[in-house]
Amino acid sequence: MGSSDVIQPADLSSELGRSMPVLVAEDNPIFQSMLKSMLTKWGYATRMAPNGLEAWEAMQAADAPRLAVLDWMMPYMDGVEVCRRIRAAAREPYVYVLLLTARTESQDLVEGMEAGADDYLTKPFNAQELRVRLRAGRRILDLQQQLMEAREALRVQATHDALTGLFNRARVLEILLSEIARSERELRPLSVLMVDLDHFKRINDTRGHQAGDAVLREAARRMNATTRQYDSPGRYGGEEFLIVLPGCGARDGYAQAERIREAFACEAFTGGGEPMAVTCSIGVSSRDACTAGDADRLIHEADEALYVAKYHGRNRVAEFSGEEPTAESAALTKLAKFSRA
Ligand code: GH3
Ligand code: MG
Ligand code: MG
Ligand code: MG
Repeated sequence: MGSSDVIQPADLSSELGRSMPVLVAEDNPIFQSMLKSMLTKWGYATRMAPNGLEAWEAMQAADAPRLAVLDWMMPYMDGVEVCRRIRAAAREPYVYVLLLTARTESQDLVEGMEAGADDYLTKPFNAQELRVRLRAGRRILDLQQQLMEAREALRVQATHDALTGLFNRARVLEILLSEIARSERELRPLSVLMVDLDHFKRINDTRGHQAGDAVLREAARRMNATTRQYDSPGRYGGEEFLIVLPGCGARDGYAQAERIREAFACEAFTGGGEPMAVTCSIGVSSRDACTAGDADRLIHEADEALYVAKYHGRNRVAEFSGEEPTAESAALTKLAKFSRA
């Protein structure tokens, strides 16, 4: 969220060089100019609409104001109908609607409020009264903004790993499932990489846990920088990362894994004191097109391939071969698992 989205207290906005946009829909020229000059004086940026139809059009724009002052009686579409449409669209962020009415019958007001208006003011009104009503509206919008920001922070927290900022395990598995479904539906290839840092325990042991954390963050940064926007690297466990590569068959998956391996090996890691060489091993598993239930199999296969990469000396990429394990390769895998532990 950029600082330009921060809502300033009402009436301060103009002093700070930022004005809150307000849509003012009013058909009467006298009220129009009166509203425009008052609101401008109080620091609002007014957008005027001379009838309900134009008001509704303005409210559908991507940058529509979040505060609307709607006259009730207007040509083409009345303020209550504009309000009803704004509510039916249910867009976020919330639009605060202040209805202006010359009517006084209580039944009319019930209709206006039921259409979703937040407040109303009866014409003719006192200027200071309009000013405080608008200020109350802004307060509601401020609160809603804070709620939205808190909800967004929670969403990020629930789906991301706090240390590296990558997707967390649950989220990357969710992405894998949906990409498998897409691959099955569209007959598109899919690759999965299991990346494991080499001898990471030594880094912790010799440089300390904080240096280890810095390495994990840098590893995440390099994986992010090397993958495409629609690839999904996630932190699978301690120093293991699962990367979902939609649209990549075996050859592309392998090439992508090589790029990541190279991105680690080509340049020493810093951030935890003296620069240090950090490498990773990567297991690749792929499908030309997935079938349901492939998630566990793909992960298992990438894991098996990773063991092979470790066994053959680390800092390397290995593909899952798909062959039935011979007695010899089974023994190798077992050995690799042992040496990795
Ligand atoms: P190999 O090349 O066989 O993968 O060796 P390794 O040392 O990387 O493998 P091992 O699984 O023995 O060690 C992983 C280490 O990762 C052990 C654990 O203490 C460390 N680790 C796991 N999560 C974190 C973390 O969040 N921060 C830090 N600093 N270390 C972590
Ligand atoms: Mg009118
Ligand atoms: Mg490791
Ligand atoms: Mg590991």
